[in-house]
Amino acid sequence: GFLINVLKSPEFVDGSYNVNFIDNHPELFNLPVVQDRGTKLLKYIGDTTINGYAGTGHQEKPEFERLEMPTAVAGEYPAGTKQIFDSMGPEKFSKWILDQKKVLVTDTTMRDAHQSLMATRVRTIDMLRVLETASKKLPQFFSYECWGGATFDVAYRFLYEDPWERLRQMREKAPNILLQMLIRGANAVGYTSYPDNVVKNFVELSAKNGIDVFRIFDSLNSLDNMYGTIQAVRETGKIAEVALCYTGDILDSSRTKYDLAYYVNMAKELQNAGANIIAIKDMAGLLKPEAAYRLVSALKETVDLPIHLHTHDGSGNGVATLSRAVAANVDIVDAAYSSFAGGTSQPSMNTLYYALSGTDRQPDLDIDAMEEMSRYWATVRPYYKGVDKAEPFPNTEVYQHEMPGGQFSNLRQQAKAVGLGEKWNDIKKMYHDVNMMFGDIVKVTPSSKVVGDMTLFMVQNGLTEKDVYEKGDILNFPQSVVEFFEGRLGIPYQGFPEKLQKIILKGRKPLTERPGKSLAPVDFEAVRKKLAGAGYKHEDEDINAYCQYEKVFKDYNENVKLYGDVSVLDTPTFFFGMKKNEEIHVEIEKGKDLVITMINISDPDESGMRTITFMFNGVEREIQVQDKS
Ligand code: 3PY
Ligand code: ZN
Repeated sequence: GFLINVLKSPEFVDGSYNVNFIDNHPELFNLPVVQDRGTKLLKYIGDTTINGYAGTGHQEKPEFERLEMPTAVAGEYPAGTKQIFDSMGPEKFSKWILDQKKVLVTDTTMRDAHQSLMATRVRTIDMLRVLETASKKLPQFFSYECWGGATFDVAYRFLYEDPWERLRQMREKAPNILLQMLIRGANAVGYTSYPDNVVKNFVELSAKNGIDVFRIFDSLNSLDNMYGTIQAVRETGKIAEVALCYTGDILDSSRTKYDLAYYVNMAKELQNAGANIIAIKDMAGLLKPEAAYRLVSALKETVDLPIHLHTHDGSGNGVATLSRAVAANVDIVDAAYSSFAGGTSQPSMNTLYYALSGTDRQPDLDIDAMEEMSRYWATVRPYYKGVDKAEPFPNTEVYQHEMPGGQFSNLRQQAKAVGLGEKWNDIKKMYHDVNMMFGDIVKVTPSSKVVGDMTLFMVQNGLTEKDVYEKGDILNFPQSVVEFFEGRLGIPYQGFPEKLQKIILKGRKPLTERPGKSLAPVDFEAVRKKLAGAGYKHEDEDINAYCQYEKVFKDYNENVKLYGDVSVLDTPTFFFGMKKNEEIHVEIEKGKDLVITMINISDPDESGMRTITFMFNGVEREIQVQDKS
């Protein structure tokens, strides 16, 4: 390829070749690069066609409905919250929010909605395809909640995508709307505490790559665990939206641990710690409508910061809850396009719009545009059917078991995987009991996982609470439970139940300070050398990802070595490969299109190898694939 192109070049032939020759002729590199990327993609398509997505076995590619695209809008982007914020900075902007009469809306479709409904699997390409149009038609959104939480891990682990690249591309397509992420305080976007310098560096890089609003929470509502993250965000000049996680029920006078006073007091502390916005993070959807009214009213009286309400719709009460919060003058609410809303996801923004008809706080959003977007997402959703475990009806049991939206379907799958599918009712009940054994804790990633692990452990082994107290010394508790009682996620409000802690720790001493304090800083340059040595990506962003997810990051890079950047494939092809005689178009870069047709799949030879023949931009190409079936 390349050498022959050079040798045949007229300048080379006529002797005018000089040292700048290659700089002046980047196209000579393009061809081999495109071919190399193409070969890798064909390899991915071939492997997926024969062996299924992630080697899960061949699946016939379903016929999907044509995507219902919103009509595009030409011209400039209208100015939005991004421009207002950039011109004001966080303090003034926070005042600006308080001055808005109409309730502001954050669209969670690209993060929490699919995290809660579809195991976080929605791919970048399905978001980017409509992001420009949405941002031009609905420039009044407060923000897109579109990054962080589980999306970081899942992008690398299951989608073989670089989450940083996703963020940069979203920034490009939505230059007028604030981009918001969810960050788990000292746990960043992972499941455990990381060294302080890793968290600070992560915040800086997130800001640099496009995040404006950081929703910071701690899984035990520990300010001690959030403080460093709040300071790191404030130093970047971005918006620190600090969350109080809502649990229990302020309307139930028998649940005294988390009463209204608890939340009011916490909000004051968050304001003093430097919050620009206070979020009520109702991750399980436990905040009943009247509770929302009382809580928002109390917080509005206590702090002079905007209040942003996040809830989940499992019970079916979500829109009622948002409406009552709006009546109490909540400033911002989270919602999703209707086809990605409801159930374990956020309430529907379309529904909220109509629920507020006739009030002066109805959001200033174009309902026709919201309907168009909902139709688009309705045609995308079937792509993810394999992981779409949403219950098609409201389920008020959430008020009893208190599982967060994202955990509900996950735990159910986990239970099935260990043969406890039949015991789902026992598991929900046990989850409640374990929470009470643990002293009634806040349950959200990662503390919710600890409660889930203990629940499965007890159900699987037929253990009662009494058994744990009586036979605890001979029980092998799950690792996450032991670490929790060691204080590795921090210390819960009002401390650990001491008797249970002693049983679980079996003589080990718990931490007495926040976990991050005892973790040595990471030497980023040493990591860079290691990654470069392995032929992995090693920009600052990659290094940070490695610090949080060492194995996931390595596996991702191995995948890139084999298959290149598979994020460019359409989603049906990504999950199912191709059918014989099917033609697909792949934009591998702006303006660079590949046309791929699958011509033939041979029978396997004696060693199980199949030959797949493609037309690749008009040229026949063959790929060998090992049939693992
Ligand atoms: C996350 O941490 O990913 C969550 O969505 C918690 O609610
Ligand atoms: Zn949530």
